[in-house]
Amino acid sequence: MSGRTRVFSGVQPTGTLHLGNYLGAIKQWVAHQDERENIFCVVDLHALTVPEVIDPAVLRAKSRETVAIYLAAGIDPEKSLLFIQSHVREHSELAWILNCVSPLGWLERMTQFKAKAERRGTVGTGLLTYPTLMAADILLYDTQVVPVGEDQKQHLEFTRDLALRFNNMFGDTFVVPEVSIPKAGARVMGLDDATVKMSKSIAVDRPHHAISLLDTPKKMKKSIMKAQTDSGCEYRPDHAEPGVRNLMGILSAINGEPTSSIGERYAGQGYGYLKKEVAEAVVEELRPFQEEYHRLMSDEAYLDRLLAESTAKVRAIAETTMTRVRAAVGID
Ligand code: AQP
Repeated sequence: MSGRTRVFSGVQPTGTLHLGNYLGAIKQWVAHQDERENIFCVVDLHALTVPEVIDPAVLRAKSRETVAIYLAAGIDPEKSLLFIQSHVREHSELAWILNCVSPLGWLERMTQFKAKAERRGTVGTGLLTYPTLMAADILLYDTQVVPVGEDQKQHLEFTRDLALRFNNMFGDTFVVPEVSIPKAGARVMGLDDATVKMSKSIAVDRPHHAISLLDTPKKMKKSIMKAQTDSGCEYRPDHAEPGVRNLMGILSAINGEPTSSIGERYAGQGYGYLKKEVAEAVVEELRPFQEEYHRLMSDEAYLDRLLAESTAKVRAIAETTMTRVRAAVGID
């Protein structure tokens, strides 16, 4: 290790990434990129946990698209390693070993599993054991800090508990990671329903639920202007409902202004003014990102070269960890 804090994080290529993924995760990866040792992953094995929505060709394309999204958002390949999870086989091997030491009750308690299982009815075992694969992703790289949105906090606590349990059972093997959640943008809610978090899977059949990072400026503005606020016509700081707080949180995560100050500026004004400012801020934030994304997607050879180089480097780290893990459990 270089002496700098090592971070690992990733996003599932289950659709086109949205503003929540960007503000909750990727923007903070970029913000701390210079001072840390960074490993960022496109977690395509996680995408298989909802096989009914998987089209193999689409998954392949979305994985690549997500790599270009990371780069366009500011991930610098000179400072960060980035790769596709399934290209490093050790993730699956470690996930199996961790499955064997994960108490079933711990997994059944996960709120994301319960929520997704409720929404879908029948679910595969992979959805239940998703957190052990996530733990494998993190522990494989001796990760010290994991920057994620708030929804992943419970999975990170699970990872920490599992690392400690494994270390207790088999001797010191894993680094126990810390979670890092941003102050603003940690939980971006749905624009059409601010009681649920903005989600790729919900956005599939609800066009104004999320802002996709690749939406046209016109579509972004339309979704924000239609966003749920509250029953009154003007903003009252003592009576802010979730939809209004969500819009202010988005603005704050983009321009750094505290939500209390945004609230003071809009006190007594109609919601249209706030929405207009949020829409403009989002469009301007994503304009340079989109230009770079389209440029990158037209340079296939560059993406292939970069992925090959990065993957070789992360594979070397993963192999070292697995040698240690196999020895610890007696399968070396
Ligand atoms: N709404 C959100 N607000 C802030 N952060 C968010 N993240 C996701 N949604 C929000 C953060 O993005 C990273 C990657 O998440 P993911 O796509 O791998 O998984 P997810 O949390 O399950 O995201 P979705 O959009 O809800 O995906 P689907 O619908 O496919 O399950 C994580 O750091 C997460 O915290």
